[in-house]
Amino acid sequence: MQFRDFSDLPACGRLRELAADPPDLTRPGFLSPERIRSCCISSCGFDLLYATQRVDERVLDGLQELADQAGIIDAFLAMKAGAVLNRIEGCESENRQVLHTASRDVFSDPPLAEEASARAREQLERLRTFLDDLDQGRITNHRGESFHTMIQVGIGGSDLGPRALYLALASLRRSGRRACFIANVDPDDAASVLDGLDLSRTLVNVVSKSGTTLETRTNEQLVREALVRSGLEPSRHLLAVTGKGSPMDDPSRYRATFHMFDYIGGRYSATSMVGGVTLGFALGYETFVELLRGAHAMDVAAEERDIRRNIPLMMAMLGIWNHNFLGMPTVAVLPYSQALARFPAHLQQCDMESNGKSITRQGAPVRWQTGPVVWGEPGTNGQHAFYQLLHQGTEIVPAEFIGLRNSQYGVDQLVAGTTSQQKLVANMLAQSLALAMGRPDDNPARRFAGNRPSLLLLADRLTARTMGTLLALYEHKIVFQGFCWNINSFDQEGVQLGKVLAGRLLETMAAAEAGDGGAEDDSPESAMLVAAGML
Ligand code: G6Q
Repeated sequence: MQFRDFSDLPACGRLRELAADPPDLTRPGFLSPERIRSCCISSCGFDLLYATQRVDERVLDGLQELADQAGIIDAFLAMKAGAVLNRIEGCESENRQVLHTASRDVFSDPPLAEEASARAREQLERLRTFLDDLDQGRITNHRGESFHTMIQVGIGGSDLGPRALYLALASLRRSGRRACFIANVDPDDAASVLDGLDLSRTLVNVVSKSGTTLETRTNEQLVREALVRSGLEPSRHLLAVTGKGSPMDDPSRYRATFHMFDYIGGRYSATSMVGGVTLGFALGYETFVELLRGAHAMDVAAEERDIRRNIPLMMAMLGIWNHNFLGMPTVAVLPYSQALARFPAHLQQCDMESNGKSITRQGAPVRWQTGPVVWGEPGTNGQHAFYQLLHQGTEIVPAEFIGLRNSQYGVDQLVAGTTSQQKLVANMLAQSLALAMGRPDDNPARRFAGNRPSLLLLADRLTARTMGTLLALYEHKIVFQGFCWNINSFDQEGVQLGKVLAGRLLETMAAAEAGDGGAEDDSPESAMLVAAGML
């Protein structure tokens, strides 16, 4: 793959010129019915409405050229076929393929990356058998009773995606089944989850690709001891999802072990066994497969080269327009769905860990902005909190609204002529219009400047399939932007230094606990511990 520096792409010059005078959303008549109707892409059950972005046909043509010149779709196709894209040329790096799409390419024959898809099928089959054994009473607790709870112990990519998906689909929970999650090494996280739980009916799914993560190994130990204190045999209750050959890959310690592979990055791993085991347990195997179907449909749809027909590509390029050309440093993801409450947190990791980079794929410093700050909370709650800044603050924040036309539970009430679901969607549409159009007022405190871009992603209902599609849609948006910026979206070296320093602080604390007089020295680590009252 030949990647070119973002600033060397000829389309950047044209887009910079256009950005000097972007379309004015506040101009009377600009948001015409015709514009609102035509600025729409429908794909895999989602509609992307982008009339409220500061773009016109010239800008869109420029963004199309940029996408073509950066070779985004060629890189995506190469990624899906197994190219080694997780690397920095000329430097020591992970040097791996990037094959999260293979974990759901289990429906096509032949799949694009045959070996990776065959492994995914094998793991799925193991999962199906395991879940069937639970259902048929072949796997039980020591009293022959079934398990009703699964705790997933994991952090980062081994927590955020699976947790967001579980919450999104909790309405589909199998009767008598539930999942909970322990991530933080804060002992209060584990304590609050374990509080009142019947451990004898609980499976503990320890998820760690590396099998070495401090937080996860600590929490595993904590839960093991809680099981022992309850008179239970840990190996009957513990499961593992880990990389093949990792320090956790030890069948004698776990009731069952599932594998994930080095070509699936943690933050892209929710559709592998990292999400599969807990979601399969709580929601059912078929529901997990539906999620994979939804993701796979978007994996295929995202191959389209025309930005006007490819939702994640359009979102990636609109994001680049707002960030690199119009100078907006953050993005707010605002789902109008309580079920999607933790989805922004998952995207925050997926986006910021992928694209928060300062060197190119060739190891040179970048000369352009890379990933934006990503944040968000569900609407309408956010409207009563931080939307003030979105409408009148000095920072312009492009908003990505996500909405569903129908509720999940179907339990609703007509109040003042409309249902709650109608109120929810109406509020979302109103926010998008208000941000774009603004409102003049003689009173400056009541004036809305407008021209604040947003987009709307809409689907009929949040089902397993829809959720899979939404997950993949955002994964591809992020990866497309990384290709365009010529950065490696698949490593995360930036999280290492803090881990190393934490290790040193812990060594000092352990030495102090052991009464080793040499624990305190004149290092900044010791000084910080003393100043913080920890030594
Ligand atoms: C994700 C990151 C990171 C990782 C966690 C947990 O892409 O690599 O968030 O998922 O650090 O790692 P383990 O699964 O190895 O415990």
